[in-house]
Amino acid sequence: MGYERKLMRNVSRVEPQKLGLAFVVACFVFSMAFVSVTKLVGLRLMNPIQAIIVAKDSGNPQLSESKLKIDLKVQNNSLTQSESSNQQLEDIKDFKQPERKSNIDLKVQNNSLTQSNSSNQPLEGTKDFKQPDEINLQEISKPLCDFSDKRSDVCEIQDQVIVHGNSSSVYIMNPKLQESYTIKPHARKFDSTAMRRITNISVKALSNYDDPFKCEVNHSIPAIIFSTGGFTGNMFHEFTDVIVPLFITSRKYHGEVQFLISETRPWFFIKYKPYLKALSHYEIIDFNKEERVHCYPNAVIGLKSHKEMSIDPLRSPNGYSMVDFAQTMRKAYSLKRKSAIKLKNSQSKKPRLLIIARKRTRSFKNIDEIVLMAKGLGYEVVVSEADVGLEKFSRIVNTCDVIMGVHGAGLTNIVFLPMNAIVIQIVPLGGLEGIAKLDFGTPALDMKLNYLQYSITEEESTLTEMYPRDHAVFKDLGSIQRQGWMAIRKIYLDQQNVSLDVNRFKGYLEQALQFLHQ
Ligand SMILES: *[C@@H]1O[C@H](CO)[C@@H](O)[C@H](O)[C@H]1NC(C)=O
Ligand SMILES: *[C@@H]1O[C@H](CO)[C@@H](O)[C@H](O)[C@H]1NC(C)=O
Ligand SMILES: *[C@@H]1O[C@H](CO)[C@@H](O)[C@H](O)[C@H]1NC(C)=O
Ligand SMILES: *[C@@H]1O[C@H](CO)[C@@H](O)[C@H](O)[C@H]1NC(C)=O
Ligand SMILES: *[C@@H]1O[C@H](CO)[C@@H](O)[C@H](O)[C@H]1NC(C)=O
Ligand SMILES: *[C@@H]1O[C@H](CO)[C@@H](O)[C@H](O)[C@H]1NC(C)=O
Ligand SMILES: CC(=O)N[C@H]1CO[C@H](CO)[C@@H](O)[C@@H]1O
Repeated sequence: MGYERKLMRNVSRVEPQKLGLAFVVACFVFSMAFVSVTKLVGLRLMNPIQAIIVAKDSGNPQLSESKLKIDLKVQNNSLTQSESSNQQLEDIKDFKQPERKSNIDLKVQNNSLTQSNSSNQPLEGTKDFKQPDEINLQEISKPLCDFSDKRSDVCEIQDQVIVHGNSSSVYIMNPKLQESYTIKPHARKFDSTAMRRITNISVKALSNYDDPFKCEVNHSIPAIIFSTGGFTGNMFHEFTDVIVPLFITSRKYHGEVQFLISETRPWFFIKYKPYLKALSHYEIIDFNKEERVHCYPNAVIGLKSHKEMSIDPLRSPNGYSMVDFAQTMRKAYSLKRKSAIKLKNSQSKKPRLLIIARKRTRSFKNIDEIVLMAKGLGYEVVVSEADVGLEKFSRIVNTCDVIMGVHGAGLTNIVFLPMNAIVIQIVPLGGLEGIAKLDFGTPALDMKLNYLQYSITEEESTLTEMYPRDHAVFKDLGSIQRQGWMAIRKIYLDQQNVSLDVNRFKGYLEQALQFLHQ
């Protein structure tokens, strides 16, 4: 544990290249061409495109959403199905009658076509799409390795594979294939600093199954190969780059899967042992050191990832969501409380507020004053540092109903909260509101927690003690941003402490109480 803590502290200096991320997200959004079906007339694309059509029924969108993948070719004025799946598509003829579908917005994004969020109206004539079993298009000619995603590359291999970890090699037993790939199995593809720490794995189709690769260990379960390199050591990165993507990729196997992990870190296994055991009933193989040749009936290389520390249920197997993830976490760490306290006026039991203290940076300067104010509102207050070990801290978090903390990796612990609990994120100066929301706000809402975000004023920032009030740090954020993420990090993340204006902040703790009364 001591080792773990020390390492955590050292590596936590490696803050994410978050500005880069925001930029990537922005580019991603702007690079999407946006068309509606009616406008598809006239759109010319030579390559087959894959469409994901999401049909929603206004009655109960949760239950009736279903997803279907089809290969489509847009050619001249008509949308036609690709050769690979001709017979099955009787039902999709409707597509050629755009007037019936004028409500569907589709986004064309390189090779994929997705319906946008903007049109949740019931879609007449789309009922037929809700029967994937009947149409069964899931298997349609997907490439073995998908390099199209912004966040991660993933190979899904349906054939038998031979894995030789020590030479970072995976061979596919299928004489019909002639493919070969190089892949870094880590879900932070857009971040070159993180990816430099990940070894390449070579994936090759092998037609002549002979000597050097005789199976030494035969398995009857699939393998998932991934790396825990990158920015692990910072808890937010452990979750957003590994823990959550691993859930998306492995949950559907219900434990019947083996993990082979490259760039292993001994502390990682100690910290996440309960979680890893929940997802795989088999021993973990240290990929880089494994000299034996292992054979599996099929394998996934790389982890699927949808967004920062969260899951898009529309894209995940069986519709798994962050609610399922949080449930798995609570179960793995034997956390008892599933939901936060429900306050009744007559009740004497107090809601518990956890203040995540930070010792070095972005720490509260007036913690006593905050505690006093919160107690005055009827809270039982717990002040804790997130570095007491995951098992212990997860238990503390799970006993609380409200958690507050300044933006930072410690807030990752919200995954242990009971449902309906309230997360209050305090955002220091530095234009960090968007990143704060992306990193913890959206994940909180996706886990069915309540979320409040509080931006501090200049008066509440200790930066006023270091810079004159007319300095660019306060008056010209843009000029600092133009110096890059490192400048932002140094000034606003590493040099800033917070002296919370308790009168201004009080309203947030009152609102949290209201959430608990509902
Ligand atoms: C599409 O249109 C072009 C020119 O308008 C024509 O040369 C081509 O044959 C058409 N393709 C199909 C598949 O109809
Ligand atoms: C589309 O593909 C191009 C080149 O392959 C790539 O540069 C671009 O980022 C991709 N855009 C999206 C939205 O995937
Ligand atoms: C899609 O819609 C849901 C709710 O309808 C919303 O929460 C989500 O932010 C939307 N996503 C995007 C990418 O617009
Ligand atoms: C990893 O593979 C990529 C793509 O083939 C290659 O450009 C890169 O040089 C490789 N890196 C190492 C360290 O071998
Ligand atoms: C594993 O299976 C292969 C192919 O069926 C067989 O040749 C080999 O002897 C088996 N290895 C072991 C250790 O059982
Ligand atoms: C912020 O607070 C911590 C803990 O009190 C302290 O060690 C650190 O020096 C402070 N940072 C600055 C820039 O004042
Ligand atoms: C256990 C182990 O690491 N074995 C070998 C892996 O491969 C390298 C060369 O790539 C050898 O030096 C190691 O001995």
